[in-house]
Amino acid sequence: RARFLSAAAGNAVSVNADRLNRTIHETCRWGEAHRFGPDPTETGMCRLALTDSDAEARRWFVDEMKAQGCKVSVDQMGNIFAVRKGRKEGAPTAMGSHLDTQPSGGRYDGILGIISGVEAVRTLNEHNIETEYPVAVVNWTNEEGARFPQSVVSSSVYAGSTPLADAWALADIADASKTMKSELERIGFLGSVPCSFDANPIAAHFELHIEQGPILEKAKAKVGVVTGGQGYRWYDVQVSGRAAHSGSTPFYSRSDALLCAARIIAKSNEIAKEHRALATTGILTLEPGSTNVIPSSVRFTLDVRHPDIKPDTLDAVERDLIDATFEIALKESELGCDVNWKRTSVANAVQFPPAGVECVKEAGVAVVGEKKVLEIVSGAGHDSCAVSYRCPTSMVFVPSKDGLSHNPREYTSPEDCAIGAQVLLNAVLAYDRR
Ligand code: HGY
Ligand code: MN
Ligand code: MN
Ligand code: MN
Repeated sequence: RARFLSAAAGNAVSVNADRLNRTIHETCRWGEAHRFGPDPTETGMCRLALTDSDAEARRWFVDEMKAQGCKVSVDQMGNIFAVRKGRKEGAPTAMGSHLDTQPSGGRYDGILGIISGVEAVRTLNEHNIETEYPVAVVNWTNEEGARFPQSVVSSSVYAGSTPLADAWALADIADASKTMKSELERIGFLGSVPCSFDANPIAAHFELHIEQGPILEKAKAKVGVVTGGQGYRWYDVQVSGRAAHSGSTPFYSRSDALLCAARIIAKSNEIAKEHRALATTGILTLEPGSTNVIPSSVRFTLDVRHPDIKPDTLDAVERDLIDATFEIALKESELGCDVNWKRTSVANAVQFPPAGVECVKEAGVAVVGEKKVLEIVSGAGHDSCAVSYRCPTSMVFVPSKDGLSHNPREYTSPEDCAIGAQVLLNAVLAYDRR
């Protein structure tokens, strides 16, 4: 009882900072890429969802959690639940995040949240702390949406906002013959547990994540208490023109798909600024791709975001974007171009329920003091945003150096990683005793 009470005092037992940081970098050996310096940790990551490197990291995670005495299960979307028993039966308090990375990702986005969950279980075990209810570490499949183009897709299936069949059918953007289902099967992570909150509930969801922006660093804060996440919509835009000779085709008789696309992209930036939104084109491909041929077709993506909880603002941005697009396409030249828009990913802005936020705030203040804690709305989407519709949820942010992420050089100091892991553990224990 004494041990249990000490944990409940709010200053939980201390995580092992060295072990945490060692494990973060050890697990980066699967998918390590983009070396930018002589130090072994000066590389980024490319561990795309359901690739062999993701499979190796998953197998390590399952083995490590079993070795820590957890019961491990895998659901239909390959989400991995590692559950540590509590004194009582019941839905576990979850520490979730993701092992998959961007193609030119870093060593902390997603990975930090998973490894901190592992460290929390290791710490509870070595101090024989018995929590009231079970706790779990959860790896959500394909948070990034880089290979299979829908982000936070598996936590969305779990929360009931994306149909399982649609997620299974998502095809690899580089090879349409590979779907999420076929790749889950290939790497042996097509689980039988239903991917649904109702069938496999969690009591609450806490996620430690790097901020991926400049706010904490600028405010000299050490812990971000995440109160919600902005909404975003992803689009696939197809512009069709006509291939023609670059030397013998006067401007008036061109249907230049790339010039049209470039004008739409530039206009999307202007429209976003008018709405205090963000718009980004991250992928652009064109055909036929020859110096002296006017491009006949261009495909590009748009990622549009806004912090307003009501989706009206994103509706207004979308309306203005589409109106502007058709005007540009018509005016492009006498021949004009054809444009086709498709929404590929939608996540509404979310506000996290107070129960989870209070636990993170209490935990953050206990570790770094009131002055170093800052409430923040996440600019990036996260699995927490998806599951927050189903259970009390919050996130712990730690600073990103220069606000940089989705870049091999993303960096969070070992001290800040340890602070984040400590706050995560404290928040879970604070929730456990509510
Ligand atoms: O797109 C996002 O915000 C997340 O990193 N998947
Ligand atoms: Mn992430
Ligand atoms: Mn990311
Ligand atoms: Mn995310």
